[in-house]
Amino acid sequence: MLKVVKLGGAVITFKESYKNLRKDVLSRLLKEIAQYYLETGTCIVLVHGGGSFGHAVVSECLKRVGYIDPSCYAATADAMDQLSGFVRGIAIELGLPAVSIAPRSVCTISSGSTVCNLDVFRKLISRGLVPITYGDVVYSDKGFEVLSGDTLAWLLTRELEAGELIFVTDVDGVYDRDPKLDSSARLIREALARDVLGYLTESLFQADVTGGMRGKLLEGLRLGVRGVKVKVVGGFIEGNLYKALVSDSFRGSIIWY
Ligand code: IP8
Repeated sequence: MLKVVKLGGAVITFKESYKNLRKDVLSRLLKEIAQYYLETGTCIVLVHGGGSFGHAVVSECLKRVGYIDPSCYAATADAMDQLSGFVRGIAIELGLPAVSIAPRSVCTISSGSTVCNLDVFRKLISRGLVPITYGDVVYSDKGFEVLSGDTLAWLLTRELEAGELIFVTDVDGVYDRDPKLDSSARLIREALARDVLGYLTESLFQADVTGGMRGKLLEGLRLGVRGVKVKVVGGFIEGNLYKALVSDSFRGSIIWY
């Protein structure tokens, strides 16, 4: 069974400080993935977010120019390649046969729908590689747009028929209210996707240019993902991702699609 793992940008970078990698956290998470991969040989696709690389660059040009112009596209693509280079470099050092695939080479957006040719993923996975991909800037019928790593993770899950999708986030799972703003927020341990979306209001978790927890979960329903176990896992707890990879006993939430 294939597993798709999405490492949130807020987990692997310091979001408030320009192009600043959380190297210790990233290395630990990759170590947990490598341990699981080397023990079980399970096929894995790794997706990561933009954090203070992609998001910082795009937000700056959106403020300055109002849209993604060619230099903004180039700067954002470069920032994401830098970040993915760090992820790939560490992954390879840890024994993962990792290879980066740039979404801008295989995906476009047309009338708001993302269309990707994922053949290269299928081929590389079938030969034992671990593809690393990420949120990116892509060609669109409106010019250029940001394709979020979350959307890509859902598409990969649906198209490659993954059994599990794991979101590694800076919160310890899905809460009924924003735990950063409300200390009485309750962690939802296990639920059906359509039930859990009732708890979350639109205004919650709108942290960056591609939306937060509600958008993340809604996207799976919007894209018609079915029969998948989705785990939302706290990324700052040592060993938690490994636990989520091998079992259902981890700090976080299980959401059924
Ligand atoms: O952090 C966005 O990816 P995300 C990537 O997964 C860019 O939403 C280029 C901003």
